[in-house]
Amino acid sequence: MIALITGITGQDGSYLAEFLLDRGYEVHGVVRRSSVEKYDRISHLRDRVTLHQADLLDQLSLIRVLERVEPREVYNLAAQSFVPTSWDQPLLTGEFTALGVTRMLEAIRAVDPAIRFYQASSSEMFGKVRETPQNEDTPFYPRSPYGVAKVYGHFITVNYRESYDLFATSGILFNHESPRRGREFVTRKVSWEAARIHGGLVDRLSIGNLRAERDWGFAGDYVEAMWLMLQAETPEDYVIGTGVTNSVQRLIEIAFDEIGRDWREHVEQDPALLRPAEVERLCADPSKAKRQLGWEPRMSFEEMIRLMVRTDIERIDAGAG
Ligand code: NAP
Ligand code: G4F
Repeated sequence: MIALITGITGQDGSYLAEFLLDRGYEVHGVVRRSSVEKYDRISHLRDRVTLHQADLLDQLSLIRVLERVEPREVYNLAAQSFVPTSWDQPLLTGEFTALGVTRMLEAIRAVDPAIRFYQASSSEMFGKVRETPQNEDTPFYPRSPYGVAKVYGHFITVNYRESYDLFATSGILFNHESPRRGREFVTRKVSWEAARIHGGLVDRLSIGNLRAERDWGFAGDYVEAMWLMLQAETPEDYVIGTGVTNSVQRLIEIAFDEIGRDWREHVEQDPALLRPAEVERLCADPSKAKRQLGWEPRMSFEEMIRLMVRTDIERIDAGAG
């Protein structure tokens, strides 16, 4: 079995590569050219995966990588994935996160229409939610250029499935985190800063909207759902989440409890971190994935946040930060 992962250097790409290698796959990854290599998340896998330079902005590079690798499965995880950046760089976000999906689907049509395709869609598409909890039939109302781009990526995947009979699936994943999460996202920002406060390196944590609520799960659990979607008999779309919602304040309470401190003495709200339009509350209804794929999340929110804080403390003790 041969799989190609775009975004292999990202959080999900690294967990998915591990997951597929454990199942005996030959794993290939797309990396974009950079003046310095930033392969930290996959450094432990470097001799087990094959990396290819290509870019979601460059149609021919995608066609060539598919011709070279001849994959049976393509997981399209690459994107400009940070919501605030999408207001600063809305056009680039659209190019990567929206049109990049069409480029990959066109490459599949040109090279091998039998390839099974996974698109990394997002609960950000629900935005200003129309109902709670959100399922596969809940209408979208995105609240950021990123969310709008993901809606395009979702519907172009559905459209190519219906127009060209491709095995193209869209996983509507709710927030998922891990010790490998980028430090700009709120869970990792909190775990990292709590670890630095624990180590006496800093004393304050600036935060935005404390009341925002998310359905947060563990990335290692969610990559299994991606794989299951491509093993199904028919290509369908699935909501993947836990069904449990927590607030940013609750996240902070857990992280500071792990370091034995009172969060109120360290956390300050910074209005500059509020978003032009906010997604206030997301909550998944993952019952279709449970029923049809047999998928269940394993790690709880609290377990995950405590693990993230402990991992960051170890990193700081080892000299990071
Ligand atoms: P991430 O850590 O930000 O990783 C994004 C990856 O995309 C990186 O490997 C990045 O490469 C790559 N990339 C960006 N632009 C590219 C381009 N033009 N060409 C090739 N590669 C490019 O994101 P993640 O958390 O793993 O998320 C994976 C996917 O799931 C993303 O599409 C994200 O939008 C979506 N998603 C994530 C969540 C979540 O909670 N994590 C939830 C729903 C959906 P570099 O290393 O070179 O930057
Ligand atoms: O961690 P976040 O930046 O994640 P967000 O915006 O929900 O997006 C993530 O999940 C999406 C799935 O729904 C993915 F598609 C997307 O790629 C990404 O992985 O922010 C979570 C919440 C927001 O409401 C934000 O306003 O936390 C709030 N928040 C409060 N203070 C903060 C901060 N977020 C960040 N990043 N930094 C803060 O200081």
